[in-house]
Amino acid sequence: MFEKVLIANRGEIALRIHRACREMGIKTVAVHSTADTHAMNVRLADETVCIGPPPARDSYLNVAAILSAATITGADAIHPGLGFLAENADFAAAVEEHGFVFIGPAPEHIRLMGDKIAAKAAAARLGIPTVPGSSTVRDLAAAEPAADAIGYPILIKAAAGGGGRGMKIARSRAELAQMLPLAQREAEAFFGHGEVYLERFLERPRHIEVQILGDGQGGVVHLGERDCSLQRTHQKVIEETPSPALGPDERDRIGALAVGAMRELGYRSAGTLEFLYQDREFFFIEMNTRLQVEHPISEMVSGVDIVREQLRIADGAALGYRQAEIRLSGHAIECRINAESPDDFRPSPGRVTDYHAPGGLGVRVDSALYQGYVVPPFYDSLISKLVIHGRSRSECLMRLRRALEEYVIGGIETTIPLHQRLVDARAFIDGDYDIHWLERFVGRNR
Ligand code: MV4
Repeated sequence: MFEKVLIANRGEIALRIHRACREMGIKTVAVHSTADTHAMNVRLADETVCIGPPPARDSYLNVAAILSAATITGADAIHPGLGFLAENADFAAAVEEHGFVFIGPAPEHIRLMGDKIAAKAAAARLGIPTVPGSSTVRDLAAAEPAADAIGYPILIKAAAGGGGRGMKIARSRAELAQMLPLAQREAEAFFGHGEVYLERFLERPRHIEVQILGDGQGGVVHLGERDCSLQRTHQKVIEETPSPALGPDERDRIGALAVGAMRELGYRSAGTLEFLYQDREFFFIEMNTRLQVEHPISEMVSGVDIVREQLRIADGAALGYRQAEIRLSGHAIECRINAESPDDFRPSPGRVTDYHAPGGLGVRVDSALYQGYVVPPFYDSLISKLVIHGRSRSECLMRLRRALEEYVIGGIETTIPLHQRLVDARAFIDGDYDIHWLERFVGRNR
């Protein structure tokens, strides 16, 4: 097993990875910007290296600085975490070229899934249902017949996209003519590649994703699905497993589809296949070749430490589990708590003057906050994930309500009050929501 792992990330996910390393007797190297010198993951690491000033492009995206830090400290492997360079195939390849182990998928799988059209084509080849759609459409002359074949309403998506950026809806030929150039320009601006493709727009789907673990030696398991429909502006707010919308047979079906495809691909490490689910049909939309923010709810119901498995797999071990040994039990819900105003979501960085995390049976808090910590304004506003496990969904809701009341984060504004409103909302309590419900709920309650 590795002697020393460099964690090329910050905040709660860096601390989460540090925890798995420490439990396995692996030394940790924390890299940090000058804004994160006093962060908890830096305080707990065995070694620390300052890799630059606060802007991500000069620090957490600074490949040369990160590789130099790994060289200086003699790290054996690098864990990219999520965001930043986690799905950058060139970074993964550079890590390996410099003699370090990249704790994640093979660079070619990162690259494949980063191209949303190629990812869909691979999924279709691997027997996974995808949204009816087209390949790249260069201009209106190509887009119009493609749209007619798919049927309106149409969603125009960036091939290099993902996360919802640059998507445009067209409900008629006239709107297609208007939206196509807009989408191409935004794709060019956001992702540096203007290629776009078309899909049938699903009006009221749920967002269901399947957690996969593969060892790259034929072993692949799934850890159930996560319902990530409760989002606003493509930022997830609450995630839960199992999805209130799926029955056991649908769960097994989508799990088996995902596992079969990943086995065929020879996938290594943690990965998540994203689906839209509408009228009892699943449609693959994209795959995330990294650990995800919401991975803890899958850990809570399966008992599998996903980061530990990533480390073991990266070190060449076979998966520690066969599918038959995976028992998904109970229900888990994650509330993402941001340093933002709960009313208008304006960022609220600053010093945390008071801090008390909730506890008790089935309560997990993944956060790097502490009393006196200064939340910097330079990075995304996620400061804590309140993860609740219970034997049933109703037990989770009761426990979540109690834990939210108990959680004290003083000195800055947080979205805890939003979660307290959500946990009492009839549609949420009934599990009766789609990807648009939360934006309506927040808009209505503004
Ligand atoms: C879709 C869709 C509906 N129809 N594709 C959003 C980001 C990326 N994961 C893909 N996403 C979607 N793709 C088709 N054909 C709905 C989403 C979607 C979404 C769209 C608009 C507003 C919020 C959304 C939240 C999750 C998914």
